[in-house]
Amino acid sequence: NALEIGMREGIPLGQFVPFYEQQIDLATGQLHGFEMLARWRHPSRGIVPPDIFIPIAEETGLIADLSMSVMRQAFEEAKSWDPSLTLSVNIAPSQLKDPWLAQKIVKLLVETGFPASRLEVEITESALFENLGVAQSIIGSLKNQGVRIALDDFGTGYSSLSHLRALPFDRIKIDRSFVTSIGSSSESAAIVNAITRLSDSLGLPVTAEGVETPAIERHMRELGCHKAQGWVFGKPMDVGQVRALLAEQN
Ligand code: G
Ligand code: G
Ligand code: MN
Ligand code: NA
Repeated sequence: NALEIGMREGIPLGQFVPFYEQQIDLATGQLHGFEMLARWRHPSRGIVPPDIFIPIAEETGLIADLSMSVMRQAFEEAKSWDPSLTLSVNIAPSQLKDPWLAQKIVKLLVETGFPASRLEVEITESALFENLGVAQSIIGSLKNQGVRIALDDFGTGYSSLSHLRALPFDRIKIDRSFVTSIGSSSESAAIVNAITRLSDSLGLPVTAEGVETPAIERHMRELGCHKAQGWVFGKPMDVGQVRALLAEQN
């Protein structure tokens, strides 16, 4: 198919680039770091979002090269940020089947000089469900190197609670479907409340995704949620916008 051919050609040409979404420390209001989100700068279609190309990349096996290409660019960029700032990257379910994934990421860290201690890898519950054994060993290897692991989209996957016990997560990210509807759905509010309390009992910090309004931001701060990201802080930015933002903060 045309998209697949375009992707095959576009990866080595550097058409897949990182965008960055701000992650804010809710207690201080300060920038804590960025989540990297891949975008395709297509020569004729413009910016193509990941929900179009990630599924194709997974089916065709292009995800490995694509992911390494955008991670390399992001590590090289993030190396020049203030050393207090972190970078989060998403790992697709099919990548968690690759027994060499941790070694590949560590190699990229060494080659780019970006410190493992500033990297967080986000893994969804559904990815774990598919390949728990390999996922466990990847997570173990990354943690040994000092990389932190976040459980992404929490609340939407399978058997979340047993994963929390079996795997050494450093953070839980509440899925944005609960957060965006916190003001309009009492069920969402109850779920967000329960996830925050559970994380607190487990001693795990929480990030809320999908914080779209000041009211949601306030609500999440009152619940004791640690970090937040979403449109109230800004849309995902390209590298130029990130540089401008960081220059302004200095
Ligand atoms: O940026 P946006 O909100 O459109 O992202 C849509 C989805 O694509 C999100 O679920 C996000 O986790 C995923 N995504 C974005 N960038 C990457 C990436 O580099 N690798 C993987 N595996 N998923 C990504
Ligand atoms: O799937 P994941 O949560 O990793 O990816 C985050 C996705 O959510 C990105 O595609 C990003 O563009 C999108 N996003 C970021 N902030 C908001 C928000 O406040 N509201 C909504 N609806 N989507 C958001
Ligand atoms: Mn994520
Ligand atoms: Na997410």
